[in-house]
Amino acid sequence: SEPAVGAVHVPGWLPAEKQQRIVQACRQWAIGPVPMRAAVLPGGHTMSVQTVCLGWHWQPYKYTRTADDVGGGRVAELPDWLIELGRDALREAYRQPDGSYAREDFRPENYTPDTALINYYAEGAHMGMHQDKDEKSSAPVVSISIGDTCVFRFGNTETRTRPYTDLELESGDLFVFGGPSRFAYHGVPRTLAGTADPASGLASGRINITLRMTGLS
Ligand code: MD5
Ligand code: FE
Repeated sequence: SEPAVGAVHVPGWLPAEKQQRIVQACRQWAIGPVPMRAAVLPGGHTMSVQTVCLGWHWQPYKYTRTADDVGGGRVAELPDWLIELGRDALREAYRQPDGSYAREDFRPENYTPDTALINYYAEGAHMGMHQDKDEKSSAPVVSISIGDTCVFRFGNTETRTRPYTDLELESGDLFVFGGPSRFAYHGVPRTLAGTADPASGLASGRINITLRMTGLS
């Protein structure tokens, strides 16, 4: 479904076997070279979500080559299979019946994500309303959910408050945010503990992977 222009939700996009392979990869990424951590915001608050990054290291609110807030190492490379997964996602979300795309930055061949943020929501974790604007590119963000179902709050580009729409994201769901929705406010008010299908390979909690183009070099 397309809850806003450029925002496409594809429930059940990833089959269980692919979810399992991604969960296995996440278990490795979480331990290094830069370990998964809860980022500390400039005001001193520690996020409840834990994050590990590939390609570029994200910290509030910038991308760096080295993880100077977590030991100073260099994050793991973004593997080619994740870049291909991102292109598959754009094809699924944006390819029109005649094979065309509404925008140049919706075309899979123009999409080369250079960072992935892997978020882990343990039971009780949440993410407040925010915009993703640390990237110097307006290319779409590809979001993949695995494990517990969450409530995803999809807002507007002007304010972090209403109007917004709450929808549930389940394990295997794809969501692509491009065009006018790329800079909308959004958040995850809660996850629904105990809803993870063991067939995803994740017994508890929620993983969200976002693929992005930073526009940096
Ligand atoms: C998550 N992660 O479920 C979400 C999925 C983050 C974050 O928000 O910043 O790590 S990304 C959802 C997203 C990205 C770009 C635009 C919009 C949503 N949007 O317009 O709603 O852990
Ligand atoms: Fe975000």
